[in-house]
Amino acid sequence: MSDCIFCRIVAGELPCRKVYEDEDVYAFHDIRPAAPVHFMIIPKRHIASLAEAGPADAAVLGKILALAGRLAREQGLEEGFRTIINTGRIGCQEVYHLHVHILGGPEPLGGML
Ligand code: IU
Repeated sequence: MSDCIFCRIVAGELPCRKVYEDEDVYAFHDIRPAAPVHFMIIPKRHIASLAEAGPADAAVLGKILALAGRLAREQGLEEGFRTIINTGRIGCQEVYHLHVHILGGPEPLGGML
């Protein structure tokens, strides 16, 4: 989708600090990090949100989760990390291209859930 910011990042039309890329998946650092390390893993194919995902998306969603630990370790998150998927208005989703946030740093993140 040409009007989707994350599709444009995947297409190389907008800059980002890339973490990882393969044929299905892209990962890049968040421009407004909410933790010392904060990046996102996204499907290359446009899926607006987890609410819109269906059986056809199962493989790429599984791939994203299965990559999270490896990419987190490669970013220095040896002792754990938090994953967040915001969905829809109530979930405070800002960008409507499904993304899994990975957050961490040297200290426990605290708060939240
Ligand atoms: P959310 O889960 O949709 O609420 O989060 C969207 C995130 O995308 C948010 O943390 C932004 O800082 C981040 N982001 C980005 O990394 N690059 C961008 O060009 C834009 C948003 I727009």
